[in-house]
Amino acid sequence: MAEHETVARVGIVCGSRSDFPVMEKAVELLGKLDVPCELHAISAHRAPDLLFRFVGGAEARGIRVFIAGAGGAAHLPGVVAAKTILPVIGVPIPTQVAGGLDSLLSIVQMPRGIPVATVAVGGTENAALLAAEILALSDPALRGRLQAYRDAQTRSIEDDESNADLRGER
Ligand code: RP5
Repeated sequence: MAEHETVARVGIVCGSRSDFPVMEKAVELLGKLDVPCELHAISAHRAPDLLFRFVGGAEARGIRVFIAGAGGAAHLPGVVAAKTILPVIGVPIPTQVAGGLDSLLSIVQMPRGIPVATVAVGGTENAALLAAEILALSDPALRGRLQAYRDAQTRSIEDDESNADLRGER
């Protein structure tokens, strides 16, 4: 990807503005990885026509993977997946029902034929990383940034004070 390219590659959509605090973590992490993205609040049941317009035009605008988050009877990721052949990653939003078990089951239990790759409840960062890994299949520079992210993550654990006595064993 060109260094200054700003065309969004990841389309992030969620069912409500109330989901933004969870979904914005994906925007933040993708920003760190220099992956352009866009975030929309479009309810699948309150604004289905707008959602179809968003999904229908996304690939032509440069989107290559979707992250879709929803809570409760969380049909949004499945509806997005029904309207595109691009990969869709579902993020179950935490709710008052067993911490978001309703969202998780609604998203992960997609019937045969239309897949949604589901992360943990509130697992927005993993959704962003998975989206970046998908894009990195055809973007060697992004692959390098992902590897550097992994390496830094490992180093921060190795460097933790609680592991000081293990450092000599590296
Ligand atoms: C879902 O219903 C949204 O994804 C959100 O998690 C939940 C509640 O939406 P609001 O009532 O806050 O708009 O559609």
